[in-house]
Amino acid sequence: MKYFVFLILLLFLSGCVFQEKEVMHENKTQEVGNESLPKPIEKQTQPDVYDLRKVEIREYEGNKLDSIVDVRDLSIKGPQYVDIDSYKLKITGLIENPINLTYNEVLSNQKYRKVIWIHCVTGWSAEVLWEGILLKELFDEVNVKPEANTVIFYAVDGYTTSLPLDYIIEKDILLADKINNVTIPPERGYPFELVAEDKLGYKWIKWVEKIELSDDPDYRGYWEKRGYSNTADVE
Ligand SMILES: Nc1nc2c(c(=O)[nH]1)N[C@H]1C(S)=C(S)[C@@H](COP(=O)(O)O)O[C@H]1N2
Ligand SMILES: [Mo]
Repeated sequence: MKYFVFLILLLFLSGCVFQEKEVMHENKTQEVGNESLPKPIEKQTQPDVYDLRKVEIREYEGNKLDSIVDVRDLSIKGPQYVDIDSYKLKITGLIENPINLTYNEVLSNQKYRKVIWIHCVTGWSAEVLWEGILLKELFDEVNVKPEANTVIFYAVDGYTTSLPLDYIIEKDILLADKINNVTIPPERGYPFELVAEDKLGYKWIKWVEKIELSDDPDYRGYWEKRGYSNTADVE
């Protein structure tokens, strides 16, 4: 019965989606795992996503995990290949000490793990193990100004999204560098993907390169600007 209600909700959601001028994922990208998917070669800095099936873990503390390969890539411009040597994570906006961190500097923070579902509005979901750092611990280092209430994220492909600062602090939101115990591949968001638990997939920004503390709760990211809910709660 619950499943049925969920299905109806999905039908309803997709109905809304197709009324939008710009339809999410209308440029159909193939699923990762589909053999006909062209494999990028030149810029590849990470192991091929298919090989990850051999090294990823599929069970964690009694939970069966979905494969990384089951998580679809339907991003606005396709996979991004970030050069990690020149990569910097910029933290900016309403803070006392703006900083640019290298990949290793970000990862020098305490690591945490969570098994969490990601749900996309287009109807697929996956439950995997996420590992990364706590954003609130990163924020402790930069002294957030009291008027900040919103966090805006920017990615290498021009994608943006935002979330309330309180949500990020109270829910212990992770910035992940690993899925199922392996480094996130370029197709999934290397070097970092936001684990926006309890929020729809379009809040899970990948290839994150800038985080801005803001006082604009009405900021609208890429899909939010195109009519998707800014709260994006998973019902
Ligand atoms: N930079 C960037 N992040 C993005 C997107 C995108 O197009 N660009 N798509 C979002 C959407 S709509 C979904 S459902 C999730 C999918 O994340 P996954 O590849 O880890 O499953 O990524 C989100 N993050
Ligand atoms: Mo999505």
